[in-house]
Amino acid sequence: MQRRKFLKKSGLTTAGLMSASVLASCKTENKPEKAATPTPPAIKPIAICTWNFMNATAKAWEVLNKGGNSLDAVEQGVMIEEADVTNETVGKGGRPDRDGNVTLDACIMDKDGNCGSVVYLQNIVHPISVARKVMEETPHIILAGKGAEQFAYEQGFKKEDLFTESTRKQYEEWKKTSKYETTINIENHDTIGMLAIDEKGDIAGACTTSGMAYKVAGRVGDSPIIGAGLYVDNEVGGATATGVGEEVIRTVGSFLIVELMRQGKSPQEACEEGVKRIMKKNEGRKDFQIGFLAINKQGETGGYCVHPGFTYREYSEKGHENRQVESFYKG
Ligand code: SD4
Repeated sequence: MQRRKFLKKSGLTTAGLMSASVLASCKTENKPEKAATPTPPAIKPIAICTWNFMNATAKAWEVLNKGGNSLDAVEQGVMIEEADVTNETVGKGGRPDRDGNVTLDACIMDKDGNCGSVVYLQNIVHPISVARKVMEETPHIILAGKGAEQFAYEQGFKKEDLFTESTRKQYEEWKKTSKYETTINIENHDTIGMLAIDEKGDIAGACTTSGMAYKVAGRVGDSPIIGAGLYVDNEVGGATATGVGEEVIRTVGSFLIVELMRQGKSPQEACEEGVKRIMKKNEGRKDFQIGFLAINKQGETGGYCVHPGFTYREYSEKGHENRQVESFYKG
């Protein structure tokens, strides 16, 4: 009854309704075509790393350029530095702790938030690959010391003396004074943190180091700590750190930077804020170096440091770029 009344009132009958719907469908057919949703710009692969590691980014780029994924790119990229005995803060040829042990820290993180890490690992040239095995072959995230080493052998890694003639000589020299102090930049800041985006737009990161030279035996820095030395969130971007690890751990630096990017900051702004947070906790102190490096989902990059001298290396379709981080903390 109500319905009939309404139809009458509105002047619509069932037939009228039908013809209205036919009309509507005709209208739809004649409608100009909806503007196609704009296709997002093609994703451009890119690899970046702390310091001036040209060969490492070139390797990562080689993987990306062949259509490889970002996880393989960062692993293979940082392996170049781990094997390079002239880099005395990463892998083979890394400087020892004060007791003469060469101990390595590394971590890796993929697009799905999976991560693996090794701390205080001895006698293995490629801690990054052991970290990846921890991620992929165990239900754990971090393996330490002897357990990590044992696991590496089980996975087929070979035992190797990580000392070189040069680092042994330096250590013998160091023992004469046994002085442990942090010195800006020359404090062996050659830790490699690498971030990459592949052609699918997926981000991965890796970080590897022998840590601070002549550290107290057993010391672990920020580099293998997820969120401190490295963090990746595939929705947002990634960040990595180099420098005095204790300060990076105190602010969970890389996680902080990724979260700042999530809130809308550019990679550059996020790195600047990260350094400022550290300096706020260290008023009056400037006797240490920290360098942060970040990339966002769009492939924009940024870096910032406490003191001048921090560089980062970028490799994309544009080729190699070396950015000296001119903007450093002045506060
Ligand atoms: C650490 N962050 O073990 C590392 C050291 C470093 O370049 O970055 N060296 O604290």
